[in-house]
Amino acid sequence: MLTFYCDHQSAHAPLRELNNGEWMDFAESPARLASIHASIGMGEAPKDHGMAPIEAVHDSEYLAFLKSAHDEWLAAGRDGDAIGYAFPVRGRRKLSLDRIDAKLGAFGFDAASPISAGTWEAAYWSAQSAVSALESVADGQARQAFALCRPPGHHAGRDYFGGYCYMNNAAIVARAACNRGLGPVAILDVDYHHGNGTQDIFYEDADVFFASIHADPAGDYPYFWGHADERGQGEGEGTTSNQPLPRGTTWTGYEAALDRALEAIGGFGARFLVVSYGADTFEKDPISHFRLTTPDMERIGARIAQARLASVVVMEGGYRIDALGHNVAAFLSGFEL
Ligand code: Q9C
Ligand code: ZN
Repeated sequence: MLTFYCDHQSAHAPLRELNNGEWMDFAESPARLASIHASIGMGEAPKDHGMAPIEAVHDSEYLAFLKSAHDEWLAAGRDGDAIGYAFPVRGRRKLSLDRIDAKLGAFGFDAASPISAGTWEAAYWSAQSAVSALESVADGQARQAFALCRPPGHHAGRDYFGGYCYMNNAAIVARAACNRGLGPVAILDVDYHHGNGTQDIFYEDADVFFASIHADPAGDYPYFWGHADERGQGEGEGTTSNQPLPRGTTWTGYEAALDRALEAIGGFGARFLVVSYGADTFEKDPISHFRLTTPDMERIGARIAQARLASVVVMEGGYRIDALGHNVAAFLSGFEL
């Protein structure tokens, strides 16, 4: 499958994250890339499409924050990775504070997403890989393309980062596909975690359908989004579909949810599909709790391919590094038309 990636994307390398009250090694590490490259190769270098496709999704103040955050962290006399610790609760006024710690709290929603020296560079090029994958499909070079995005994107909203995500690659592709007249566009999110950022970006948007299959947020991250009664709002009423599944889910339960999601996408009349693919539904994923196998990854790909839609796949999560490349390769081989 035509794949896009470049090595700037490894510049994001936080050391550790706060997980269940303890410091642990950062799960979304550059080592994930080596595992994927070993199975599917390096991919093509993306073209630089500049800031326009990113600014079509993300807030300009947020992007300015993200670009300078690590420098401001160093200027405040800190070293290592920038990480927030004070978050404004709901209903607080939107304040334009200058202090780096206030900004990390205002623009971030968890303590699992540090900003390192290379975060901006890596997130920028991860988004460029996504846009380049879209261009290849839009230009008729391929019917399907894979963006090896890292850092991932689906937890990042218009003006916030979190869940290892800083720029929402799937949303950037979906918005650019709409602007190129490829719509109606659907996004299918099959990462273990709910794609809260993608959902928020299109929640009131009738042009993009968002369907997600994920661990029930009553018991899993990101908790505050992804419940079954979240179905979109205003013009976007009915264009969001959430299927929370229990921990321990195997192929049988997963396949039924996938059928329902694809039926909803068909009912919407989608002509273009963006897939947020996370391999963290894998049975041995260290931070997740579904029980899908490597052959199941191929089944997911094959089932989605039955929709026969022009598509871009963007990489999201997947943290079992020794199996990650095999899982990605299995998914893509099932998906390939
Ligand atoms: N104890 C993606 O897969 N930490 N992000 C969860 C659970 C954050 C996952 C902590 C997980 C973010 C793209
Ligand atoms: Zn995930």
